[in-house]
Amino acid sequence: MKRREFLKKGAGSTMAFALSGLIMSSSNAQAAGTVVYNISADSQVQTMIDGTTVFTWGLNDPVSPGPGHIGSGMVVTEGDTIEVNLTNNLDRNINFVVDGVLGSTPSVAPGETKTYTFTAPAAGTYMYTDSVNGYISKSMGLFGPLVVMPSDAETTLYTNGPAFDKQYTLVYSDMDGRLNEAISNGDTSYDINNYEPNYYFANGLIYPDTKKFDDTGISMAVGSHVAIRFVNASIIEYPMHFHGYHVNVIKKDRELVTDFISRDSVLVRPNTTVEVILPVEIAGAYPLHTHYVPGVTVNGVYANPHGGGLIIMVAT
Ligand SMILES: [Cu+2]
Repeated sequence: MKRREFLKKGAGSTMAFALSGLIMSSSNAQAAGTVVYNISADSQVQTMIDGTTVFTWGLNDPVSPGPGHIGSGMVVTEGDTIEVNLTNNLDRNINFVVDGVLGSTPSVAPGETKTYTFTAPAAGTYMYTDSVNGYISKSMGLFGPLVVMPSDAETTLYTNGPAFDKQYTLVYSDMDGRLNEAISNGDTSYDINNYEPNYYFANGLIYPDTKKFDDTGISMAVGSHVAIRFVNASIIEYPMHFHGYHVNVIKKDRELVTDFISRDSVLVRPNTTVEVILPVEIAGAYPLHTHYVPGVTVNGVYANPHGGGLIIMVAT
């Protein structure tokens, strides 16, 4: 990432989602402060990569967007006070919760704004969403990543944890177009138990669109270490498979993996996060994709030599 882009992306928060250790040294470590995010929950019509238009929801923060097409995202330092002003432009009540940090908060009615305040928890990878509408919220698009950096360094996953040269955040999600259509039409008969997605996303993007964003394709140097933060906003398990590389699994849902071994597939369970470090031992360009086969299809079609959907490229 070029410095100009870094500055632009970092404008609303202390750091960006894909950042290089060459830019941020530990002397940049931030003292705890208050970070304000103004987020709106909106409905929108999105054009999928196959040309289909789908009615979706999203959490949007133009000052601090998430990686790729994710409308909002937070990168903060542990101990920060985080103030979220959530404006609800949807047709029903929603709230703001952070898995493992902030639960059962009061809801905000349509047309209103509510402030949610919490303290940034221990360094790690988290997800925020709405809990009023059950799983529908995530499928419709109400989610975002929260990355908490340690207070004493910006190139480790946690204090005295493994160091990295660059880090990336990859948020996985999916949608069932039948649910989107039902919500769009005000039809309440859709049964979430029949949820069967037909679109799969990495950072809100379908491959090969994932190649269009610096923070949604992993670009690395031989000999370096790259941290990858997986966030699963789906109800489907994603076994993420690396071609060409092995990674060290460091934490699953903020819990240290003590028996970790180097592996080429990492299971990312629903509503969880996984942090890994990729030691870049060889040069190359390889896909990172889900082994859940429908996840590499687009609206039922297995396109391209290696499918479409939930794939990103990892390259030196
Ligand atoms: Cu493969």
